Amino acid sequence: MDILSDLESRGLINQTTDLEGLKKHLAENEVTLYCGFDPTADSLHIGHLVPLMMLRRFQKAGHKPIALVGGGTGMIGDPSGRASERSLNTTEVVKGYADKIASQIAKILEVHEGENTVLARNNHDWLSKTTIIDFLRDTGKHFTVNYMLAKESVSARIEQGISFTEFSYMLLQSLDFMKLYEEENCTLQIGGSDQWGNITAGMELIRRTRENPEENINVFGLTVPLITKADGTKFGKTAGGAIWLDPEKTTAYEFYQFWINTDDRDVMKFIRYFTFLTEEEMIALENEVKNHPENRVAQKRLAEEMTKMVHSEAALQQAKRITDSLFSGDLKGLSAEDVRQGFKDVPTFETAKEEKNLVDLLVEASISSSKRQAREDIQNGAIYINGEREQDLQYVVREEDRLEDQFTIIRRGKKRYFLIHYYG
Ligand code: 629
Repeated sequence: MDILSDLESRGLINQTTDLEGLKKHLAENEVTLYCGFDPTADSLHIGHLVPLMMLRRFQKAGHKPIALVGGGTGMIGDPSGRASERSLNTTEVVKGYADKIASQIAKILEVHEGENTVLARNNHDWLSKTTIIDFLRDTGKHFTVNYMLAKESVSARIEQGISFTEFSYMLLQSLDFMKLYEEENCTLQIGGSDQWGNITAGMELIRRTRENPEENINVFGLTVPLITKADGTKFGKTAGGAIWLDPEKTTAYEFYQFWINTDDRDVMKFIRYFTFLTEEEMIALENEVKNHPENRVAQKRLAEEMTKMVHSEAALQQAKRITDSLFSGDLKGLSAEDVRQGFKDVPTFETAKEEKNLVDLLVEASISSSKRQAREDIQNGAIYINGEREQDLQYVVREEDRLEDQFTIIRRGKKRYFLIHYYG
């Protein structure tokens, strides 16, 4: 199957300029394409994965992807898809974000044998060297303010107000496309649906600046769809905020759980968007969802593929181990690192490494509201230490109850967890 048909069948194409022309272009050439990522945070999140993996899909099909980090554009701020003006970050902050994002991109688009390597570019390299006079003469002159005002990213902000800075953003992204066209023969820019205006502005600039009227200008744009969920809530957000690719911000266990929790109505769509599984594999999973939804085979496969790709095989095994322990309630085999990941948002009580009567500990750690309540909880069988029920009122919590000498996990009732963390 050709790349565009594969993308179409996965539902990955929102819009293209000249679909038939693009098909032909891709069939006849090893095409250089690019997608840009602005350093507006210290990590990418799962919303960036579809376009990022899109580059990888083209790479697998024999084309040449460029991943561009917007070290320059990140200093300006894209108004696309945003209801209000961004606040600017300092040069140092943007630089720090850019480095982090570049290494996340490199991890996902690592070098694959027999495939074209992915070029990494940073538009700070050229945008920072363009003078204001050259910019206004060589780029600005090719656009009317009328054309720019008609772009959704600008028109949507007219009532609110938009700074000249953000208004100008599309010209910088256009300049990038032209630069990559001239230097790398890059003829296709991809992005999310919010990027359509910026991408087509770039195509416009390329056309208007060709000096040789005979030159055959084959440039194209393609956008991927916005990801929607069956329940109407926003994709990629949980109560705890965005799902980041950085394990310091979203642990591999949380990341794995995010995918495991996918609704049956969404899971096949996400598998089409986010994995490289073949049509046959996907049909098999689809049948599983239909016939045995309770087994959640598709959710497990999705979570495995994603965790492996973004984190690692080892991180996936750890996430599964934590999941299994929490499910079975057998917590004794957890390492301190497992506990840190699996119980990240659980109330934690810090204490010294000394033996302590369970009743006292329950009160001190605010697990039970009073000694009387603590005794009642223990007698009722509501208290579990590392997954094991403890009904002895005289029980003393000691060294053997510390996982790797660092944590004791206390459960009260069905699923209220608390951590005791020992210092020293
Ligand atoms: C210079 C900068 C370019 C080309 C693109 C860019 C970045 C672009 C942008 N993209 C979003 C971002 O950086 O703002 N102006 O967070 C984001 N993108 C991926 C997808 C997107 C888009 O990185 O295109 O639609 C999210 O899925 O919002 O020369």
